[in-house]
Amino acid sequence: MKIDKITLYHLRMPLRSPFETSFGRSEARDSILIEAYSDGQVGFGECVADRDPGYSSETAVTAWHILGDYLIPTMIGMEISSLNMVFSTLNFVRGHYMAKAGLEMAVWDLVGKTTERSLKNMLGGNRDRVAVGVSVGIQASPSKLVDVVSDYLAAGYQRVKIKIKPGRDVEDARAVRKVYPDLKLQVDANSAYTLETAKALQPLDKLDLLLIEQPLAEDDLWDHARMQSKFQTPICLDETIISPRHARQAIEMKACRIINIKAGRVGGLSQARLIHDLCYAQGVPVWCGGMLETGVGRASNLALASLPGFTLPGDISATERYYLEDITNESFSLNPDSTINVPDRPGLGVSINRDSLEKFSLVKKSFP
Ligand code: SMG
Ligand code: MG
Repeated sequence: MKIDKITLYHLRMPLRSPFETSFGRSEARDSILIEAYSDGQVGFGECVADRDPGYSSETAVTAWHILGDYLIPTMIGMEISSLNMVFSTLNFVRGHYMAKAGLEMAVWDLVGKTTERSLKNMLGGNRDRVAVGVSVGIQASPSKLVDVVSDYLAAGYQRVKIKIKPGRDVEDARAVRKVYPDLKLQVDANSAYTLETAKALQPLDKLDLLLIEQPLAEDDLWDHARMQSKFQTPICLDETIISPRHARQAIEMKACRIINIKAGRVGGLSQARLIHDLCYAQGVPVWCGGMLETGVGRASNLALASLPGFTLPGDISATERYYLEDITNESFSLNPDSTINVPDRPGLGVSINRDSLEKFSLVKKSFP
């Protein structure tokens, strides 16, 4: 298969409600949609780099540059004989995993449509529906947080993650735990602590949390290992795990007991599957993280989370939790048992609503 043409769209979509994390608050979500053509067939991929370099050093603008000036010129016209070769072909560019992952996703979608196989089937998934939860941003106060959590529980979510930052951690988690003693609850700090300031998190150990996600710096395996040795609650790494090698080293160093897998963070679905396989072989639980994706990235996350090692609920919520209007014709809804169905049509199994795409596009560019 050869790609003849690619169009990029820089999107900005309003969020239904602002999302606040330890690194900032946002009211809209930027991303890049990648539309790749081969022989009259079209595939889509989503690059999850956001407007600001808060979650990671990549932004939609750096991804636009790397895609347009390096990755796309390499891929156009090249014979793609296997999906695994995409990541290695793009390896001449260091880093920029979100840009690479978005492009690779479009190739998976193209191959799936051409061979009439669903992404789930191509990846080796074995579930028709996957357990999901909701990620709740930092609220104005602990009592407001409890209200927001209550609304999500009423909507059917059975696992809740709350965002924390220094000064808004133990009290927030305690407030939720007090009202919901049996809730599957976890926290995510997005690298907001140091080994020293993380001592303030010790009371979390008494709250029966599923996990504490990414408390320390993204490039720090060692201090996570030191912290894990002092906490009974499993530490889960997100930002730190950017490759199968990082996953292996984190497990060997006991820097975490659980891994959050995001294809965007690790350079694509092939790399994400390698991390899954490695964790599965060693009995380390994994779950699928989220980046407030559009329907395109959401379809990809659902397929990835259908692999057998994804034993904890993912940050994959229903479309209505994020957007009033999405760019896909399909929207995803929550089943009463806090699961979402995995698409089963060829490729990602979603189609694009051209009017919405135009409406949310800031810039558009075609290659060649
Ligand atoms: O997609 O439901 C979602 C968001 C899940 O909290 C979420 N993601 O660190 O895990 C994380 C954050 C990163 C995104 S912040 C824009
Ligand atoms: Mg996280």
